[in-house]
Amino acid sequence: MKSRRIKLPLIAVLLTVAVAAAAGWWWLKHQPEVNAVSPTSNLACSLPAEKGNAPHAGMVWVPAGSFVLGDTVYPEEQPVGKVQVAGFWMDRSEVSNDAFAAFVKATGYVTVAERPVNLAMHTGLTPDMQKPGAVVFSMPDKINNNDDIRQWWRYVPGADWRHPGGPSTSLEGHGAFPVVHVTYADALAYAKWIGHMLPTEAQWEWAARGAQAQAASEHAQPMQANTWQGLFPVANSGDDGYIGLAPSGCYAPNALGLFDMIGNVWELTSDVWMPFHQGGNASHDQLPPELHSGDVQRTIKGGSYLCAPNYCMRYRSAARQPQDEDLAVSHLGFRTVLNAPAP
Ligand SMILES: [Ca+2]
Repeated sequence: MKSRRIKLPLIAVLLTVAVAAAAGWWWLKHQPEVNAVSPTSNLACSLPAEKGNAPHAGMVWVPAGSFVLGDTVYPEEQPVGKVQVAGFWMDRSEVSNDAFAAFVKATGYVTVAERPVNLAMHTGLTPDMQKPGAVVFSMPDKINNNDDIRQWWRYVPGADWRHPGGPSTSLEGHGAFPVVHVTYADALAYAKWIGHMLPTEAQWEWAARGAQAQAASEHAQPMQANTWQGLFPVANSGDDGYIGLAPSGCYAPNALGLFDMIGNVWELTSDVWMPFHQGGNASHDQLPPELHSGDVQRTIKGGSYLCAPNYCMRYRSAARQPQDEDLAVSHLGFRTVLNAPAP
């Protein structure tokens, strides 16, 4: 189990700095099915109309620039260092259930969470974890401590992108919500289908800052984002309008017109996870996107609706977290980029 020898110390370190929910196979045990689809006040929000002659529908142009990547809130955001990013196009919103459904309908693609579990790679799993499924967040009534994340994360057989809370749940009425339970391979397959790529961490962070060069100094919990208000994981006031996920477009976009870069779902990047930045050169962070053996972790960005001040202040552009490549979770989605000429 080469991968476990690598991951266990890494996760142990990350948990000491209160990393929330980089769900790993190793800490999951058998758990009953739960329904994590939260009630919502709006099933669709109003994304502004695009220009009729927009060269790439649903995307915005992110201009080239240089900026200081990273921050100092958590160790993994360091060292900070200047990087340069070429201009690129980026989806203005997280990929929705409707968009992903169109991809699946056209290609017959089967997501990793729907496939048999690779028992050769993951030995010693409980009977439930040997079944196809995904990791689902469920708000507990009370917890004993903040250390055992199994109190709110559970592996649910039959959970997948079509059944986000388990086999008895569905996407009915949730077409405009971000797709979840997609792994790196799933996201990459979607991106390639439409001729796009997944963003690098540097691209994502530059875009999340609105292509502004100043350092990431904003550490307060943002109001215009779907995050967690209250004491995680037992109390969420829903002051931002949503207890669970929100459809795209419910919060103000950033300066570039990008929605939900912070919060709602974490977003996959193409960068292989390292628990620190490597010298400030973004190209050092990136390995070939085709490298997806299931034996590595990818860097995810932006935080999610589960990020709370008392547990995970990762509702920031520089925040980052590892994600096992072959494990689907209910707070992770993605958006795509296109390396094409400026408008
Ligand atoms: Ca997001």
